[in-house]
Amino acid sequence: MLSGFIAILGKPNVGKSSLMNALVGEKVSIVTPKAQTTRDKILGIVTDENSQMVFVDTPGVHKPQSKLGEYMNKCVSSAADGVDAVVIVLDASKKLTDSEIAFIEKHLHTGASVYVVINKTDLVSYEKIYPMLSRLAYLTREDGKRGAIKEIIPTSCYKGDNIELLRSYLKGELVEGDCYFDPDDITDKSERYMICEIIREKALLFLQDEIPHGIGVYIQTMVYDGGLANIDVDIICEKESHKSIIIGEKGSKLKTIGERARADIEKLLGTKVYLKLFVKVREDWRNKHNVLRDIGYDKKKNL
Ligand SMILES: Nc1nc2c(ncn2[C@@H]2O[C@H](COP(=O)(O)OP(=O)(O)OP(=O)(O)O)[C@@H](O)[C@H]2O)c(=O)[nH]1
Ligand SMILES: [Mg+2]
Repeated sequence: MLSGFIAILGKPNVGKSSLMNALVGEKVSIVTPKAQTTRDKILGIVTDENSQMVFVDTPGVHKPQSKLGEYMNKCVSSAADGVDAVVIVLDASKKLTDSEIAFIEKHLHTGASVYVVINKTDLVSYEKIYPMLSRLAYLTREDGKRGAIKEIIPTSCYKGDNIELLRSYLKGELVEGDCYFDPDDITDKSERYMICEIIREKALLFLQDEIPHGIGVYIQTMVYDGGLANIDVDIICEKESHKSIIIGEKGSKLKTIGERARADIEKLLGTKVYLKLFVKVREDWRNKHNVLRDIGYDKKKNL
């Protein structure tokens, strides 16, 4: 059996989670147009008759402004430790930055196999992608001190372009060994974790501006009753004013978030769901260890 871990790294919003979902062929990690959607390491697992690939989706690398942000960045560095390959994702529609080049170069010094993906190619023409390839060209050659980028692959998660090709390159990085997970598993995360993520995804989608980043989701109770799952969930925010925006006029916003989340949770669990959402204010929760731990951003468990 061939098996291995592959970390997916890059700036916020470049499409790391979309890429992992495309590689796994299932929606494992939530995706939104807002930066810093992913807050944790999330595994996506693909098993076939002779191999198991374990992808590690990670938060976007950014300058942390809270303990949660520090936790997210630590997730990124620990995700790349000891993996068989690293995929660094760039956004074809954005200018390639010096810090992205430095990030790639740093990983070329670790001895890991580094692949660079230029994603969102559906948004731009080749004339936009070419300058990126040109700037990266020197990193495709070894210089004695560091390794070389193994492949640069332009992809589109929207169109599915080159996903199969990328998967086949990455399969070539697997090594002889045991499976790490049950062949039926598609992620390491619990049902409860996935439910919270679905709710956070809908909150990010339906709320504007700065509020989504101040949201945490926590399951109070989850009880199965015949063919029905009764789930009570706290949505934690930072200010009373945020609370009223999340609830919306006559509860309309919260209702939309709840309805959209319920549909996805029913698909996940395969049962009817009765979902109750409660909005609570916990000032500055992103800097409070106990709240972060309760929500599941737990250094001891996850890093
Ligand atoms: N046009 C286009 N949009 C894409 C593509 N891949 C992802 N997106 C969009 O880009 C946005 C960000 O995608 P994510 O997968 O959440 O990005 P991410 O890198 O995981 O973001 P963080 O978790 O915040 O770091 C979403 O609106 C996606 O639908 C693509 O190939 N083409
Ligand atoms: Mg993500």
